[in-house]
Amino acid sequence: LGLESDLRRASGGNEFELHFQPKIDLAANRTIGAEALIRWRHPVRGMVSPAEFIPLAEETGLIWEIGAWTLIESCRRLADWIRRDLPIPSVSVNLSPRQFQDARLVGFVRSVVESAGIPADRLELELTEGAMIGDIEKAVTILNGLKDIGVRLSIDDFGTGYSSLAYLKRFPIDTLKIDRSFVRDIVKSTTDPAIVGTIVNLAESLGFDTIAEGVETQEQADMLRQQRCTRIQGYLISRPLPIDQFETFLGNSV
Ligand code: G
Ligand code: G
Ligand code: MN
Ligand code: NA
Repeated sequence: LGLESDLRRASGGNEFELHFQPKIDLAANRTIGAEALIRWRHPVRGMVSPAEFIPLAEETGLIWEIGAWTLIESCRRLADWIRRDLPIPSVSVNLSPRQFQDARLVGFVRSVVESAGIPADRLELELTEGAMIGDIEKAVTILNGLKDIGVRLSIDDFGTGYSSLAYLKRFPIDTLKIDRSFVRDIVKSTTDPAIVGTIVNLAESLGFDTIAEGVETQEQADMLRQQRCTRIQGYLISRPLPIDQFETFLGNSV
């Protein structure tokens, strides 16, 4: 309960900050975007992981306020980078299931993008398959609403959820983010290279891009490349970085 009331207090935004993790394309050798990841600097506990407080925020409904802060702050930051001409094509923001199903979502995203004055296609929203189970018709309607704004959509942790192929072909999404569980053992596994290759083929057939998450070693990157997945994110390239360090990363990448 202590954490919950602290989270309630923090939800205005004062104790939160965003870190950004680069996504790169190995083939083109360039940064294609960055994922915004929230961090909570608790005055007493120090850094609290989102793995701990996002589930709590979902349960208590505080996720709406926290998600609003993350989206506004990410778009503001992107607007600033665009104004300063930094080489960052897009920023992605995670949406949890409850945010995705909130009736206010589409209108809110539209107003945040407009207020920030960013081109909508430079914002990406990352959704998990779990957000879209249940009422598929409703999910497709929301996805179409988001797509009408012009934002890009990706499925996070792809391969761990419940997307059937019948659903997937109806989703107006841009990218499948291959879950890090398939990357972790890809060098030694007898099955995981084939799984990754199958996801890449599937994505190509459906007109989606792919990116692999959790890439930590050069060997993993090489294996992914063999499976024609050239977009990667992970500690091999960089940890999620505070703003100033992320800007340094961008400065060094041009
Ligand atoms: O960055 P880290 O690995 O600690 O993140 C842990 C989990 O928290 C991940 O599943 C990530 O998607 C989630 N997460 C991080 N930032 C946000 C956010 O701003 N909104 C939501 N909904 N989830 C986030
Ligand atoms: O659930 P989601 O994919 O949004 O989680 C993203 C989180 O994964 C990031 O917040 C980050 O802390 C974590 N992460 C990023 N790169 C790596 C990596 O190379 N290895 C591991 N184990 N975790 C990573
Ligand atoms: Mn994510
Ligand atoms: Na993920």
